[in-house]
Amino acid sequence: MSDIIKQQRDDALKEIATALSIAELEEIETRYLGRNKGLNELRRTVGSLPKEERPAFGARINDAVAELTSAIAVRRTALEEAALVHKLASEALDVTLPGRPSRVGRTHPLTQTTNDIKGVLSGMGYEFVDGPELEEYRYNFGKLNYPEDHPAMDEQNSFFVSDDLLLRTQTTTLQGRIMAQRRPPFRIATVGRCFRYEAIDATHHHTFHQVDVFMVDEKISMADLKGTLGAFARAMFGQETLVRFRPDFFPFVEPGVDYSIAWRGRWLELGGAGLIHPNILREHGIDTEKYSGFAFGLGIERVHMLRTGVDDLRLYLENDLRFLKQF
Ligand code: FA5
Repeated sequence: MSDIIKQQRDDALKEIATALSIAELEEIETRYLGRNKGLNELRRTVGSLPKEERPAFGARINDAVAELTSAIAVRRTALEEAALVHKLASEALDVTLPGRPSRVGRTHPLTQTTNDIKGVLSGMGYEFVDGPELEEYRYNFGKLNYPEDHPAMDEQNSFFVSDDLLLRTQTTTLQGRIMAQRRPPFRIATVGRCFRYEAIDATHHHTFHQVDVFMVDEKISMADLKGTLGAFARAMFGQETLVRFRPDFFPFVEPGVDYSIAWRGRWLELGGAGLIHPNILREHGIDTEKYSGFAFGLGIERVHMLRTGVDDLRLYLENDLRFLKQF
């Protein structure tokens, strides 16, 4: 009978010694030492033995159980240590490897251009003020002297959110907001996103950026406008840059012009400008006998395109790093 005990003990010790994982070890433990299993199953046969053999049989089983229990504990510790060593090795830091360079961000080309523009105009005494992109109809059109039937006010050309609100089509909208709050003299500039319901092509987008500049003071004339635009253009494009005016119409200026710069041997149109229409000054209670003002606006994409030769303005909104990394 006792050979059965020895047989089980020997088998179990062999399996314990070669168990490769904690899970395997636990399975062996259940098989040999579990309730009503293995040695415990044998223990239940004690009743079938002659009385005088029972104590010795029970004692041998107890010894085998104790031996296996301690063998399992030893093997468990060994497996746990091996797992830890493996984990540490796999997480080890090789301090001799060369470091991975972290990717450094940069400002978007339009932000770079905006910063240049802000630097130049701030240096000329202009205060930068932000206006809302979601603008009231009256500031986008009415307060800018648009006649009732002007095509820009049509839903076909602008993104209306409600009857009273639309995505601003130009940064010139800030004029009304400033004049409602301040008395001249003032010099204000603003930059930001504008939106028009356009067919998109290489020079037109539904979303683009403008800068608008305006000032109101005593005795402001077209000469001040041209002098300011000339200084601005030379600071942005170089000392040789010339500015040319040609008559143009915008409801909010009188007279109105478009202006071009001579640059690298060509005349390039930059934006619109003029003297602020007296109707606008009057609307805000500004004495037009005493005060006059000028305003000009231009597209920021256009400035960057002229300076760098980029020929498709859609690239500015696509966020393709291959494009952005060049600037
Ligand atoms: C205006 O928006 C006037 N507010 C400019 C102005 C300001 C005139 C102050 C007089 C006094 P215009 O629609 O031409 O004008 O736009 C000005 C510039 O914005 C254009 O020269 C162009 O560079 C840019 N622009 C206009 N529409 C788009 C568009 N869909 N996509 C990209 N750029 C545009």
